[in-house]
Amino acid sequence: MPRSASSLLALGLLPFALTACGSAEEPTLDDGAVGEAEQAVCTPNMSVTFGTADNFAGGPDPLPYAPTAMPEFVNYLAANSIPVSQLKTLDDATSNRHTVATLRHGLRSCFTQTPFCTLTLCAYSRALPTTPQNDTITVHDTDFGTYSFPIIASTAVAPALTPTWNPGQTAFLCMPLPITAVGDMLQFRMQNESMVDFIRINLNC
Ligand SMILES: [Ca+2]
Ligand SMILES: [Ca+2]
Repeated sequence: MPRSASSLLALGLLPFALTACGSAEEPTLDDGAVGEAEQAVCTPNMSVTFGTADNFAGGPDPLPYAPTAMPEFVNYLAANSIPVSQLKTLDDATSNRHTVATLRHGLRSCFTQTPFCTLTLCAYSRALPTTPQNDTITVHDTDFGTYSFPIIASTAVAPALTPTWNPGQTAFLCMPLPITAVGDMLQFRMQNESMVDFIRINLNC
């Protein structure tokens, strides 16, 4: 085995290297429905969905690390004055909590056509009492083994993603992501008086 492959194997990354996009043997995107897809089949227009599109029915939706996010990110938030007691997962109607989710999108090997591809993150969301008007969606990048969580996008829900955001409103909120800054995973955080039914990442080339 070449040294490079051996090194990758030691890091646990070789399966990714050997299952580059385009392989007909790869599983379908159904695996991404719960956010655990490790490698996607690359097509010009594709999406990965995290959580269940069940109109906020609860359950809660299956997500890795629910009801919070990956432990390193939870620790990062705690160090930035957002304790775990203020976190929640999808379909949770509790006000004054941050919805968090770790998104293992599996799309990284599909980014080779950048800058011709665009990446968009959408969250089907509902505004909760009492002051959702000032809520924001923040997206952090994460690479395997490097847990520094730089913010790559942060947007006020209103008016950037929807003209208004008042209690009871529901909308599919979509924001562009800087594709060249996106690595292996993303961390989603929406604060703090909104709930999220599911999250979808769209790649268009
Ligand atoms: Ca708020
Ligand atoms: Ca849901």
